[in-house]
Amino acid sequence: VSLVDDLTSALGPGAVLTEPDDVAAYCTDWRGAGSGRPLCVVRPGSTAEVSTAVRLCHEAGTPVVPHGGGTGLSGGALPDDSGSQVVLSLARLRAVRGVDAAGDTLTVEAGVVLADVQAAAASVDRLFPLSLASEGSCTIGGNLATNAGGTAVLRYGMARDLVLGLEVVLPDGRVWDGLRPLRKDNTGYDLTQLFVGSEGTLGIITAATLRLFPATPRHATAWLALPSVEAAVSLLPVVRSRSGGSLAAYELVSREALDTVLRHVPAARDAFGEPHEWYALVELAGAATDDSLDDALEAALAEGFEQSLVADAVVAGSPSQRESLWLLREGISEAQNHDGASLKHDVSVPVTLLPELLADTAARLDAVLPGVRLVTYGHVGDGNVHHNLAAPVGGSGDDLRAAAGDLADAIYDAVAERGGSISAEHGLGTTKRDANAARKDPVELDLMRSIKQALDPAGLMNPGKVLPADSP
Ligand code: FAD
Ligand code: 2HG
Ligand code: ZN
Repeated sequence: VSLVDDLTSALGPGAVLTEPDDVAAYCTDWRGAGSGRPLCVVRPGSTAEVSTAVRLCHEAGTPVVPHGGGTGLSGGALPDDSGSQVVLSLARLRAVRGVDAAGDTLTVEAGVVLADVQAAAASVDRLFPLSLASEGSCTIGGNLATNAGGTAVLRYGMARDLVLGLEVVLPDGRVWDGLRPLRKDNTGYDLTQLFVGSEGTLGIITAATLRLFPATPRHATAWLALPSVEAAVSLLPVVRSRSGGSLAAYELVSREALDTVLRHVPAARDAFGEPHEWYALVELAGAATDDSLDDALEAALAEGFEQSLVADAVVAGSPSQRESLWLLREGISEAQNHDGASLKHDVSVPVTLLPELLADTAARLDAVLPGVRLVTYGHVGDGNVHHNLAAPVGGSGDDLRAAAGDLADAIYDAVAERGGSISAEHGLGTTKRDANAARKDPVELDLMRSIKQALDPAGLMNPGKVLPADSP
């Protein structure tokens, strides 16, 4: 009997997909990249069914590729083209298992879409702060598996800072019940954090207990024109000190990135009459019903103007204006999808080194492909920029793709020279796996291989992701 038959009789025929039309959605990513071909796609409906499916794959020696919302940007959720891997979708694990408003925790299954996690928190007047442009389709399991970042990291940290406990199906099918809502627990190695950011290579997250925070229904939001990236970095401490802990987002957008949005997102409008080289979206958030947030923002901007750090500013006067400003930032990924070929890079350095990193990188990139367009933007407050590239005006996407390796090396070398990271938030998957292995401290790489070997000795859990396929 074949594995597909075993999976079908264990989970039911509706839970196992083999038809090309049915599996197609699992073989390419959100950008249309990838060309994988799975043996089948399984869609278990409970932790017990995930465990059964993984155990059957383990017994058959068949690799398993966990799949959440499919919005990952590093190829981690895609099967290879061997036709021998089983894609395991968590999409049917959608229960909110419980909310404890007094303890500020929420327990959800892995397939719950991030926007629904946020809504579950809001329904008890709490905030789950993880915030990504993909929140309408990514899953909390995928967010934790990639240790997602987003626009609220500045205040609340990465996905790993928002989780207290996990339930995980291990590569042999056993279930680890680590769903503890404890804020303090020093009983040995931190296994929860080991699975966070492991991109499905150590086990399958089936549920998580998350941290909740006080709701912040009030916002003060500004879109700023800035003379330089230096100004963005210098303005950050000004806003921070004026805002008394209420700073919630501090995002950078280059003119090239804004132009891409203005070209492809119909509702987007330039906030200013004339173009500027750089922009920042600054948001304060809190619960106070008085004008304190607006006053703090105004004071910060006044100081920014005084120090010539701000060239122009628009402050949102209504929730819909706030949305329009956010669209200029959150619309960039979508706009790039409609703007021809693009290459994505997701890097971080200590925030004070960002200006020199960007200047150095721009020169190196231009030497590789003269005129290459730098669609630079990102979470400047975290020292994290998305250094995305588009073909020179009038240039071809093929030329851009042909230069992809050299362009990536230019960026990664500049980052490495400054002690930065070549994957600040999207993870390694397959796209950055080898670039990382080539640059990572050998001791660190060795420890990563040891961890993989210890948890997944048969090498069946998302093989070829994070670590090169020949290791361990
Ligand atoms: P998938 O794409 O399905 O999977 C991602 C990886 O996690 C794969 O390796 C997969 O095998 C593994 N995986 C998925 N579910 C599980 C599970 N339950 N257990 C174990 N492994 C699992 N990322 C950021 O960090 N910050 C951003 O600001 C951001 N913005 C984005 C905006 C857009 C428009 C898009 C398309 C993507 C963005 N991303 C961002 C990337 C992506 O949304 C995040 O990485 C997200 O966390 C992926 O979730 P997913 O459910 O779609 O995971
Ligand atoms: C963002 O910050 C995301 O908007 C996506 O991390 C970045 O599409 C990208 O390159
Ligand atoms: Zn990002």
